[in-house]
Amino acid sequence: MSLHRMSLRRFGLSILLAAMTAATTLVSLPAAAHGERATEPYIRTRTVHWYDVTWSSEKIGVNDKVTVEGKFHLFTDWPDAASKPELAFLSNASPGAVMTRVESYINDMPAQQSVRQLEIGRDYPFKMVMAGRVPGRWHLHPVLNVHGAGPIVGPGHWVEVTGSAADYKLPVTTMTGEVIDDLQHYGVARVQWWQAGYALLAVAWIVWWIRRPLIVPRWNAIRKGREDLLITRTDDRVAAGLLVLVLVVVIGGYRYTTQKYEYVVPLQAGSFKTKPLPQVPSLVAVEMKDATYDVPGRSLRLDVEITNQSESPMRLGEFTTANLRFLDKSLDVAVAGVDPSFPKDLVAGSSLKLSDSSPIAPGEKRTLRIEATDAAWEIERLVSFLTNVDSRVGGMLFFFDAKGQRHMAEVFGPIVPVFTQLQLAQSH
Ligand SMILES: [Cu+2]
Repeated sequence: MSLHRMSLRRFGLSILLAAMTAATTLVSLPAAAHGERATEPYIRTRTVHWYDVTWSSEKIGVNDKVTVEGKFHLFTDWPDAASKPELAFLSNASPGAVMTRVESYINDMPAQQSVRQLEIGRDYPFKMVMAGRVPGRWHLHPVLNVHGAGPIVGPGHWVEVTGSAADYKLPVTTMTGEVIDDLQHYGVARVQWWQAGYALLAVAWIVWWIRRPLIVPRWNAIRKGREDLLITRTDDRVAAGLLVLVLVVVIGGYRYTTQKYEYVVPLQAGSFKTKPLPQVPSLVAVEMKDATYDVPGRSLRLDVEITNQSESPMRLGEFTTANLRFLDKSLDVAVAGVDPSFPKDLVAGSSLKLSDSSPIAPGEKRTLRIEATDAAWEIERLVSFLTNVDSRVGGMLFFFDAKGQRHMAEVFGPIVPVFTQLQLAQSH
């Protein structure tokens, strides 16, 4: 009786579980759950800093193109726990093959292959051209896959692909002038025939052996000194026949291919090297004196010593890290630096707070307190840097001179969490 009730309960539970699984697969979850926030903050704040990233369009039809371009800076305070960018590949982060990457460049060099020996501390421009393939609303990011460190994702923007997936075409003209209407299906059937053929041979070979008594009878035969019973003359003939057949198929297949396709290019497996952007002399020297993260206040506070080594007064206009941008909204040139296509959710709502926002005179050395406050620290799951083995933080500071020219400087150092408001609450 109780057993019966238990199985009923178990039945109910499994129905519930099945319903939950169906619900999570059918109901599309908010796109926040697509992974870019899962990367450890020490990677996101101290490796690749993406900036000036633009999206040419936020709505394209199937087959239409959208260009994502910008620059990335490789951070000097690269964490020990992540491999250096000795081998990297520029790609896009989007949910599956919903768009086709038809072109990609690093520093104007085609980047279909991996790039070697990127230089830490330097900047590289990049560009990707994507074609719409599957209709839907997709979050599109640039990403640099660093060998040993993993994918380091840039800012993401929603791009809507409209139309019908059936209209998708990827036409290509080969070197010999042959026009292929749709590369996504080209040659697939032939590959499948080859795979099926070899699978058939393999299965036949296995069946040939396993149709006979197997392990124990054969072991008994060996024990009785009758190995001669195990492999017959027919087995030898079949094995020789199979060997000849495979050789004929391989050699014949090769000859057929080279005759039908006179010019074949092997899959390109090399890598390339490119120069970084020219190094600009650093006109603003930045040294981090202290950094705290106010946990309840969701505020990053940096005490930074800034030396203006230029001839022009400088103002700090932006602090950016992990694709988040904190702007001094009283500085027009800093606000104008945000491209209209840049995702709004990555620009902090509140202004960057400076202890002294007056221009720093040429030659002046000033210690500034910079406060970057936003719920985005939590939303973007950046506060787990508090539990990292090296509690360090990094970011880029954008200064603007009197002419509105931008000067970038890195800022990095150890960080300590504080619980100011909590302590206040306890003292009451
Ligand atoms: Cu995304």
